[in-house]
Amino acid sequence: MSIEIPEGLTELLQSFTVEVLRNQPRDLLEFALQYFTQLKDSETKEASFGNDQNSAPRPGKAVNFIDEAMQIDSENGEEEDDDDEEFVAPVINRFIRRASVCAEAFNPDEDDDEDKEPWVTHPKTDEQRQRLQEACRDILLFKNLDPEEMSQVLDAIFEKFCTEGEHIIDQDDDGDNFYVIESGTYNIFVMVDGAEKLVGSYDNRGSFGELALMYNTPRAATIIATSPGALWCLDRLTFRRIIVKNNAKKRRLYEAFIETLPLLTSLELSERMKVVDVISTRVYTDSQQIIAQGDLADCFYIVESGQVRINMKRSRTKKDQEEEEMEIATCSRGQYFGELALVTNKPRAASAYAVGSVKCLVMDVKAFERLLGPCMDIMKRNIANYEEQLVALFGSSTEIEQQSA
Ligand code: 1OR
Ligand code: 1OR
Repeated sequence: MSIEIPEGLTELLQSFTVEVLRNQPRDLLEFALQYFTQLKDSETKEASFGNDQNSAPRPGKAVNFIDEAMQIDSENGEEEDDDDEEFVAPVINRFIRRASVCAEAFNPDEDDDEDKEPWVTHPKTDEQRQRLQEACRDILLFKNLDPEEMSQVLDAIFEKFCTEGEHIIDQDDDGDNFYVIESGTYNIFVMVDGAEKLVGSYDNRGSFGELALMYNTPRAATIIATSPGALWCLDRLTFRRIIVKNNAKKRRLYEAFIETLPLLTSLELSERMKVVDVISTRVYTDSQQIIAQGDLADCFYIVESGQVRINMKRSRTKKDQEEEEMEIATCSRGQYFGELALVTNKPRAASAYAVGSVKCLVMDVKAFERLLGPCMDIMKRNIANYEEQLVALFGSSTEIEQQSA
């Protein structure tokens, strides 16, 4: 007796198997139920659009599902929002693990659980909300969020007051919250050869605690309040749902560009991807000031498009009160600026203005210090060039010499 294999069975089971392997569901039966229900729903929907070809029995559709899954794989595990695909199986949106945007440890099961949790909301007074918005204004990780995502973040954040000496984070603990500083000073310690080493501090601004949540790793540093203070806390679940998902999008957008940057050649691929995770983009209109000479510095820029003019003010003579602003350089796509003040820990040495419309990638000072150490040689060589130029232009390099001292 010969057994006839129904048309489409192999593809159907194959695509289901692919999804099971990709998602590793704990409850296989529940997953199967959702998978086939949604597959059927899509089929019914397509049929109701009157597309004969698509409402035909399944083989072709099942193969499409595999294609979609493969595409997701090749896109670092993020959902593909490619409108060209005629069949976007909804089951992918439901079950896809919020794939790690990084090669580091990631627990897919946990993410299935995350999807089932309700959204976190902490009611706030108008006054609190206003302070919160102010504190979040310069947080780069929030910059690329759309208004709905931003309001989900603001809803979920809650306030915490801390006392001097309080440990906000202990190195090696699991990550619970991401913190935005409302007020207070905080020291950063890292264990080096068994001893706690002070590696930096925060002074009434900035944020910390993103690494453990982004990469599912233990806390990389200890953070201790050195004054009474207030923090805004964003829970792990909301952080992962919104920020980590957004990072996957960013990777898709910036992976190729980041690979072309000469500055970052000393970084490993995984480190370059971490750069993408912490960058934000900012756009400027013609003539808009990006950096003001003399200001305190808190970030670093890479030009993505357009041109940036660098101007420097200098008195013509020591006694001269009037300062003249001279154009000293222009940066275009792929070039960086704003590193000098971060490397020398001094105010901005020059001003920067947009020429036409400009888009820059921006990285905050802590990420710059943490991630761009290996690129320091290239930056220092360039800073040495500034000094030569300064001598050629003004006849003395005192300003930069003082800065790099
Ligand atoms: P987390 O979730 O790992 C500790 O918890 C937080 O300290 C970490 O996220 C960062 O937000 C913050 N290395 C590692 N983490 C740092 C560092 C840092 N600075 C701040 N954090 N380094 C200091 C760079 C200024 C590198 C030290 C070798
Ligand atoms: P920053 O953080 O001090 C202004 O903010 C930025 O302008 C600075 O970092 C550099 O990235 C950028 N001298 C000083 N800063 C310069 C120069 C420069 N060129 C670009 N920047 N010189 C020009 C050399 C072609 C020498 C001074 C005349």
